[in-house]
Amino acid sequence: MTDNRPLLLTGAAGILGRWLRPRLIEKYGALRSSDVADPAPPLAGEEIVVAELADFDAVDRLVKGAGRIIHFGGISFETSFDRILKANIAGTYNVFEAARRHGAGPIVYASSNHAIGFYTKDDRLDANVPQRPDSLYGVSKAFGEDLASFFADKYGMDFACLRIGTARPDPIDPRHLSTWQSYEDLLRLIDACFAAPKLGCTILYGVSNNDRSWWSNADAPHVAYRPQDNAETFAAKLLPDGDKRDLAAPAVKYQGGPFAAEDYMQRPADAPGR
Ligand code: 15L
Repeated sequence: MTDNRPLLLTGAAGILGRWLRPRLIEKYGALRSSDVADPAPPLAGEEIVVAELADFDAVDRLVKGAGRIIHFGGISFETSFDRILKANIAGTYNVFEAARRHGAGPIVYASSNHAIGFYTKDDRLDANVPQRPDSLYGVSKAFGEDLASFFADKYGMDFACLRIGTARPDPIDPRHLSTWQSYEDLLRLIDACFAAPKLGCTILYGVSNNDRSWWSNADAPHVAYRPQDNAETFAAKLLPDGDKRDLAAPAVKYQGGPFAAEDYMQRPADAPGR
């Protein structure tokens, strides 16, 4: 469906946001990019709005006049509940509620594999498994999925909740052989979501076509996502002597990796990926 309103991208200053911006402009035209930090300089066709997601009035102004939304903003790592509460829980509510008020959407929402991170690497998941968050961050992503379900059921809005695995240029850890999503495949997934006839609240795994993937998108045939990349091409480099990891260690045992360890508290400066 054509939508001449600008596409809104939150989290535009993040690693994924910076990679996506020129490609979104090329595909969708006018882009409104937002973050709490200024993602300057603006590109041709791009309007930049600095906004704090926890501030409803600021988010309301941000969303007004926008069409499709890619909500990648918020905190992307484990931290204190107070920070998660503001950026991810209140922030996601503010984006979805402002979209409802202004008739914006559909919304592609960056959920995370950490919403289901306490499944083990022996489990195989589809979109219907109960959430098993592995961190407060994962809990906030599970909340965002539930919030999307609520807004879809009550108000007929459309959401794709992407349980993104590990979106980065290359896999750099054995876990990524299962969780990796290349940037190009992430963009393919976003495009497929916006091309879908009707989303309702669709849960999808953001993962490439990895031989060792734990996740299936078979429940979402209405989203024509055809990933092209496969982490297996990096297997020999990442596991040159076979898999010698301690399979009982939480970071290996659970799908969420290090997030599942009891004492895990990742600091912003350590945050890999996005
Ligand atoms: C995420 O959700 C994080 O934002 C990212 O930094 C990675 O940790 C990724 O998951 C992952 O699980 O590899």
